[in-house]
Amino acid sequence: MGRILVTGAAGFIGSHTTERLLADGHTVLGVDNFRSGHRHNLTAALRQSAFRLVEADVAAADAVDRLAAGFQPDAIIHLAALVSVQESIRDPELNHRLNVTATERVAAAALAHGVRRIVFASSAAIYGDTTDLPIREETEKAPISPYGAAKLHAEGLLLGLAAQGVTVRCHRYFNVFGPRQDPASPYSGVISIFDRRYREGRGVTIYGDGRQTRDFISVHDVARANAIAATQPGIGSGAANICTGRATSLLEIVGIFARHYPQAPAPRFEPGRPGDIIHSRGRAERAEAELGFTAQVPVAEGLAELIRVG
Ligand code: UD2
Repeated sequence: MGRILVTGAAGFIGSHTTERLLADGHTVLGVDNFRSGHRHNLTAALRQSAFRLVEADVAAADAVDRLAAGFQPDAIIHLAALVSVQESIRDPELNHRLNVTATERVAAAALAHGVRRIVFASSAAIYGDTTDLPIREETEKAPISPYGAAKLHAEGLLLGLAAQGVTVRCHRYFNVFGPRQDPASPYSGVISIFDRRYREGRGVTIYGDGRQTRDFISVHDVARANAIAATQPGIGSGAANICTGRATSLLEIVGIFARHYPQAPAPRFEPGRPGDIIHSRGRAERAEAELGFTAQVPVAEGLAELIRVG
């Protein structure tokens, strides 16, 4: 069983990844600065003796180095990030610190302490607003936000370590959804916003005609992909889309919610948001070929779980 250092462990994807690793029998050291993560996301994990949580800023000069020196991890899953595209536009400098500098710290710590593997939270945002679908890993990278640009740059920094014997896996997540996603901003993931509004008995707002589609992937599948990449033997370095390969429209999403909330007001339609892309869908085959990973949770099932557990 492995020793895994998870940065951003108290976040949405981090907490599910931590739970997955613990369920698989690994020992986990989580680190988070609680900027966008919450200790309560780890309530279940904190009951387990194989888990420890440390408060630290991954971008600080020697934080990860010290943690790696003490814990001697076999792998680092680097999920700590500035996660909001909108915030990266408002504060590009902070975006650089949290999405690039922090990654440099992780890379340096891995080299200094003989860590064999790094799994990195990249994003479909590196492809920008391409209309060349499905999006393949070879699709042109043309990020349209500081967030997307930083994720692409960070991928490059990490993949450079492969030459020095570290296995690096960059996971380009598509539209991840599930319990613990923060619905706080109007630009939060649409499913988290819809979930909160239906829960509060309010109707949802659809920007555009609702026929826009996304490749929505359950956070449980994402956590499993992270665990596989960090712990399964015989995996080489590379970058892969973490997606389902299937497109779901907002109208379909609303239809599923409406079945669970038959009393809810009908959705309100407003003009499409400027810059919104109509369709996005990834090609999922590389993760299958390189990691043996395929998404397993159908969107309707993932939504039913979200509605049940919140
Ligand atoms: C992602 C980013 C977004 C922006 C965009 C660029 C996230 C969560 N969002 O958005 O910040 O960079 O990529 O392409 O990473 N919608 C509604 N009603 C709502 C909220 C959203 O209709 O209350 C629509 C929204 O206009 C869009 C779709 O739902 O058409 C999905 O929105 P999203 O923000 O969840 O995801 P995405 O991929 O558009």
